[in-house]
Amino acid sequence: METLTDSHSDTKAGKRFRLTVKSAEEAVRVIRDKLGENARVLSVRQVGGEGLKKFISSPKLEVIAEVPSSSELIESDNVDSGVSNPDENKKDFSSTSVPPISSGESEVLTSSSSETDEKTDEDESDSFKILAKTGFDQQLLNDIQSWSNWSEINNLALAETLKEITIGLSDRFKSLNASPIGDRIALIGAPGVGKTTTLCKFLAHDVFMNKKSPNVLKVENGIPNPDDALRIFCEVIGVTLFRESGKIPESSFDSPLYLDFPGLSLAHTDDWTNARQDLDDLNVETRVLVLNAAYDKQVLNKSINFGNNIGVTHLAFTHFDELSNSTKLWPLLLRNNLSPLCVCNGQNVTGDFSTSVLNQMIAKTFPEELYARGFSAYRKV
Ligand SMILES: Nc1nc2c(ncn2[C@@H]2O[C@H](COP(=O)(O)OP(=O)(O)OP(=O)(O)O)[C@@H](O)[C@H]2O)c(=O)[nH]1
Ligand SMILES: [Mg+2]
Repeated sequence: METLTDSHSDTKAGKRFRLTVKSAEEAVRVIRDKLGENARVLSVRQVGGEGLKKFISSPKLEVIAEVPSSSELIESDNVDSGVSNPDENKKDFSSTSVPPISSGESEVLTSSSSETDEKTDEDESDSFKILAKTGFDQQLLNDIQSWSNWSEINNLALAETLKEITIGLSDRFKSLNASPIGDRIALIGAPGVGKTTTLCKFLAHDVFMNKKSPNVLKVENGIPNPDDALRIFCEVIGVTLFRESGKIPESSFDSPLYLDFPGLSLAHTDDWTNARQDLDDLNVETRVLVLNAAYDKQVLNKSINFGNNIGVTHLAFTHFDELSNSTKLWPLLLRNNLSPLCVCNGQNVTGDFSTSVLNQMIAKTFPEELYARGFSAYRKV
């Protein structure tokens, strides 16, 4: 097979060339430089490594291009449109329907671009492509690209990129507002998100770990709030459950009051307005918005908007166990400046609960295989 190095397309007229590139943009540049303006793309195929390598290495494109013969050029004025217009090229490169020509009919076109040769699988764009491919939240990637040190992260190997992202996220997390936890704590949120379960987890934590004597007020607020499970749990751990706000005892650091609210519908603003009134009347300062982390981002954002309107101070994530990764939660946390309070990892009311939100978030930020990839890259250094 022939390797082309000059840029005169006249000796190549009527021939086909195979080239392997990393992107459609690179293909356009190489074809234009090496084959001239008249060359046209015949087929594009994505190629990559085997097994895990295919998963973590950036895909490459194998492009078959043809320089039309001079007679074809005379026949058609449009013959060069396939490479001279970048927009047209994008269309061509996305096509995989044209079968590749046999190797006997083609010549190999090697790109002499040193930029291409120097690029590795761990370069910036690849790191970000890998993250996007492994399910990393796009909004978070966009946010990271707006960081002031983005241009540095931009040029790092994958292992370094992961490290820098971890540091950047941790720093931002640590700068979030840390509202104090008062002695009246309400668990608020949409129906069925895990408010009562989270409340029970706090009760168990307070009773068994902190040796406190909490009380519970069940709020009905015009919305039914069945309390069978809560009543039984309170009985088991020796906590008093109140149903009328007029009868609650004084609350204190050692004897906090937890308020179990009914589900507030995202379709009924009134539910939230009434809840705000109750919270104000009862002097509840610690207002924990409970979010089912497995819900769609739009629903979570809607809850946060409603929550902000009623003065929520903290966030609790439930159903964290059902998440494949935590990346969609980062923008919610970092953009809203509510204090992250806890993460719930299951239905067990005396376990599956952590107040180390940063650790939980980081542990679920990158897929394990990327960590493995990162460490092996470190070993190579
Ligand atoms: N997998 C998983 N399930 C959970 C978690 N937290 C709560 N659940 C389950 O989610 C369901 C609803 O939990 P509840 O605590 O009753 O939710 P709620 O928000 O109080 O519901 P309403 O009071 O009806 O609005 C129950 O089956 C819980 O066991 C969690 O972190 N992970
Ligand atoms: Mg409940």
